[in-house]
Amino acid sequence: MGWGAENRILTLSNVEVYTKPTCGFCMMAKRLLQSKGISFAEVDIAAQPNRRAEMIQRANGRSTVPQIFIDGRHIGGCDDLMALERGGQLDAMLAA
Ligand SMILES: N[C@@H](CCC(=O)N[C@@H](CS)C(=O)NCC(=O)O)C(=O)O
Repeated sequence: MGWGAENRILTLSNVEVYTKPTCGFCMMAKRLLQSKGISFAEVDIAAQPNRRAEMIQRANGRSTVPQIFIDGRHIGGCDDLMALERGGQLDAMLAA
């Protein structure tokens, strides 16, 4: 399968990332997704403080940023995303 086709499949997943502008972990997580050609919906909780409670509820009480969701499933923060990538599981989750 060529890169273009793979990229098209990968971008079918719905990826959401809650962030803050000054957050280095957010930058790293977004960079990894961007490097894979994944488009994602970013919710800046500094710009939209009313979305913070929503994030914490969806993330089972976790209040740090980033909080990442793939197809509605809570992945966790930057460390969790990187661990999935290191373990070779991330691409499959993004393609599902
Ligand atoms: N281990 C976490 C660390 C995340 C973290 O410490 N984020 C900082 C911002 S860079 C944070 O949310 N601090 C608390 C806050 O800003 O309310 C991860 O990998 O996502």
